[in-house]
Amino acid sequence: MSPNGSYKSTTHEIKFTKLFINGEFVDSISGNTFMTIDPATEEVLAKVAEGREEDVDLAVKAAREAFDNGPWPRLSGEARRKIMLKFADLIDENADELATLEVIDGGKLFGPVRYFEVPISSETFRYFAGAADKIRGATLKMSSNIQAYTLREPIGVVGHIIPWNGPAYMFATKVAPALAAGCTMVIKPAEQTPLTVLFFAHLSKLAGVPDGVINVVNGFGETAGAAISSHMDIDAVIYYVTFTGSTEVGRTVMQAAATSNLKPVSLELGGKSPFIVFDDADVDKAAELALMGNLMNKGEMCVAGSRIFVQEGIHDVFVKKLEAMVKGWPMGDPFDLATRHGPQNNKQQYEKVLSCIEHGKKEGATLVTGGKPIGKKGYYIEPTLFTDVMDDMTIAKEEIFGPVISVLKFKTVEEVIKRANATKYGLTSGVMTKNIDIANTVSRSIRAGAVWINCYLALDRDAPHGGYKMSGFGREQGLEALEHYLQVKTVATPIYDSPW
Ligand code: TXE
Repeated sequence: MSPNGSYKSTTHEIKFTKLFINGEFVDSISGNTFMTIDPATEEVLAKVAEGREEDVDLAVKAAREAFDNGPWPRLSGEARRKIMLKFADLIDENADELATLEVIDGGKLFGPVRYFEVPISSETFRYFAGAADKIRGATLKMSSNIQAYTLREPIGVVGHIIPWNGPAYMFATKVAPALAAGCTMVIKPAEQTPLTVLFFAHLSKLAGVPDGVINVVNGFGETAGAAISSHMDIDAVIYYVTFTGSTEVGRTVMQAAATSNLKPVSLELGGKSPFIVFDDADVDKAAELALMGNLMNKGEMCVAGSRIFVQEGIHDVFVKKLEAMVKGWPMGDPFDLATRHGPQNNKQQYEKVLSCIEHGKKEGATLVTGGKPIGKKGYYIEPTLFTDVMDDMTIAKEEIFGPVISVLKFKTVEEVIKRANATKYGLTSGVMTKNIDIANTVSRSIRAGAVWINCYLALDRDAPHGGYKMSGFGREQGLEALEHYLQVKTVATPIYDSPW
């Protein structure tokens, strides 16, 4: 591969299509399969084993046994760290293959995945590997003659329900802290993108993760996903999804968790993040960040800055610059490193985005560019820019999760804070200004899990990520993520024989 050219894998051989339970790739009990499709060509890539309740049961049994009697939770932190570091190295060694799977199964682009998302995945393993041998409790100052300390113990068997917009990144984000804490797990990849997660399962075995610690059950939400959230033997379900409809799925998962065994839940339910550009901002930089914050990964990002508020003095210049950038956003072969635009992940998503665009047009926003499907094959949609967007329009309220940019005009700081907060979501936000007072005021006033000042998409493995309001709760990344996989036990004993 030339660094500026195009990568072509010699084959697109798909090696793993079964369930991964107790360290083995196995068929589903029913023998059922489902098809996974390349969204760029709409061709069937592979038939994948379809797990249901009985398969989830088997996977949970394996994870339970590995937790209750297996070595993983009992290993020293140092031993877990070494295995996780080996896992990270294997991810790097297999980066081409992992990236290829992300492209063909998820409609992602080879360049950003191979040189950004896969390296982030291995670094996430290294970050949490570094934490595995530093999980400490505290010595307590008791009020009586008792000495006490806390132990931080792994929470147990964890269920991970993973979405389709970044399977490699999501796998690392969820699995690495769970492994560091000493948990065992059952993972359900999204039905649209099972292949990368299965390849990771294979790598976990090569790295020396003991059998039963990582189990993967491919399948659908209503069957395999529901079986995980309602299972009586899973101690915590980590559920990761976003959007309007998924607020409902989030509720379903939480209800299932509550009515089964009261397992804790962590939910990431999407966003409609404001990106606020003040008159004094660097307009070129602002336009570039608005572009990246909406068109990267074809807009399939929970953190998309999908409501761009631009102050009236800079509005027209900003729109002109953004329009030129959107028109120049390169499309092409997903394996070409210059390509920036790919197909939507799946047909349902493609139709949803097109329907949102229709709403934008009907409700009176100005369509500056884009708005149409591209070609006859594959789920491609033109990068789209709307201006004159009003707060009550569908495109300003609903998570579109596609390559659609909405620009809204504002006059004052007070006004934009109020409007930026007038959403059920609260995941991320951005503010572009050279005025420190404005930056401070806005960052304290925005009700969101992150405020990015004069930058955007500043995600990092050391930066906790998660939502306010209906964007969910719980944090991924950062040492905060580790806390979800640990629980605290107080151990107390008298210092000497006293009549306390
Ligand atoms: O989500 P679903 P969909 C948003 C985005 C998109 C919308 C719909 O706005 O347009 O969600 O996508 C599993 N019990 N995001 O329909 O159905 C399902 O199998 C347990 C943003 O794909 O919520 C899959 O693994 N699990 C998001 C996962 O939930 C269930 C990424 C997500 O599927 C289930 C993806 C159930 N009853 C979509 N029903 C992000 N955070 O970036 C479904 N699932």
